[in-house]
Amino acid sequence: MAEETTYILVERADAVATVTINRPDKLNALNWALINELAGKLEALDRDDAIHCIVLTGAGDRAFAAGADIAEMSGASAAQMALGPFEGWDHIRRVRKPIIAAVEGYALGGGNELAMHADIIIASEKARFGQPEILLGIMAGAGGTQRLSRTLGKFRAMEILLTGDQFTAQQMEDWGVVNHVVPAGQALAEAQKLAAKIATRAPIAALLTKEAVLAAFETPLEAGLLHEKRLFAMLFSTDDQKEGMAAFIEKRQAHFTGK
Ligand code: CO8
Repeated sequence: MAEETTYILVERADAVATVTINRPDKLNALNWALINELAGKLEALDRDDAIHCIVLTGAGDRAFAAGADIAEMSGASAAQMALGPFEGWDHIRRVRKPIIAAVEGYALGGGNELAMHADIIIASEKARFGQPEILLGIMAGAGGTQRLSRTLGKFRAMEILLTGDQFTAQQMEDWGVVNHVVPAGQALAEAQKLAAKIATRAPIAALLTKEAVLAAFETPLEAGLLHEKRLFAMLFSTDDQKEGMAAFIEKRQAHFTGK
C-alpha cells in the first residue's frame, strides 16, 4: 500500500520499506522541503520496529536524483546556505537502520551524496554518477568531499570533484562506491531482494553493525576497535544472540524477534 505525500512515497513489504523520491519531472531534484520530508519519513521508519531495512530510490528511470534544486539554490545567500538546509541531511545521516540505495539513471551532486548516505548502493548499468557542482561555481556540500575521499581515496575523489564529469556505474563499482551493477530497470528489484535478505537478520545486530562500521569513518583505529568491542559485548544481552546460536547448534533456521 502506498501512502502518498508531497514528494516522498513509502511502501512496505514485510520488514522492508521502500522510500521513493517522487519528483520525476525535475529528475527528482532535491529541494529543501523534499529533503525535510525525506528526513521525517526515514526517521519514522527508523523508529518503527516492524521495519528492519530501508530501500531508497527515485521515481522513474531517468534519475535517482539529479542534485540539489538549482533553481531554489540560485538566489540563496551564504547565511541561508550555512543555516538552513543541512538539518534534514543530518537527520538522514543519523538513521540507524540499514539503507540500500537503488540508483537508476542520474545520481549527481546532492543526488550522489544522498546515495552515499546509504549503506549499500545497487546501480543499474545506465546509472551515471558525478559531482557537477564545480560546473555551477560551487562545490559539494552534503558530504561529497569527505565520503568520496574516505571511500575512494584522494586521487579518484579529486578527479570526480574537480572535473564535474559523469562516471558510469561500472566505473563506480570498480572504484568501490557501488556494490553491484545490474541490468537497466533492475536496480530497485535487486535492492529490494537484498533488503529482504538483510531484514531476516538479527535486527539489533544489524543496527549495531551499521553503527560500528560508520564509526570507522569517524574515529582512529584504537577508538573504533574499542567501540566495536563494546557493541559486540552488548549483543550478548539480546534474545537474538541466544536464538541465533541455539539455532546453529540445533541445526535449524534462526527466528529473530529483535529483542
Ligand atoms: N535542479 C533543478 N532542476 C533540475 C535539476 C536540478 N539539479 N536537474 C534537472 N532539473 C530539471 C530541469 O531543469 C528540467 O526541468 P524543466 O523540464 O522544467 O525544464 C527537468 O529537470 C529535466 O532535466 P533536463 O531537461 O535538463 O534533462 P536532460 O536529460 O537534458 O539532462 C541532466 C539531464 C544532465 C541531469 C541535467 O538535467 C543536469 O545537468 N542537471 C543538473 C545536474 C547538477 O548540476 N546537479 C548538481 C546540483 S548542485 C548540488 O547538488 C549541490 C548539493 C549541495 C547539497 C547541500 C545542500 C544543503
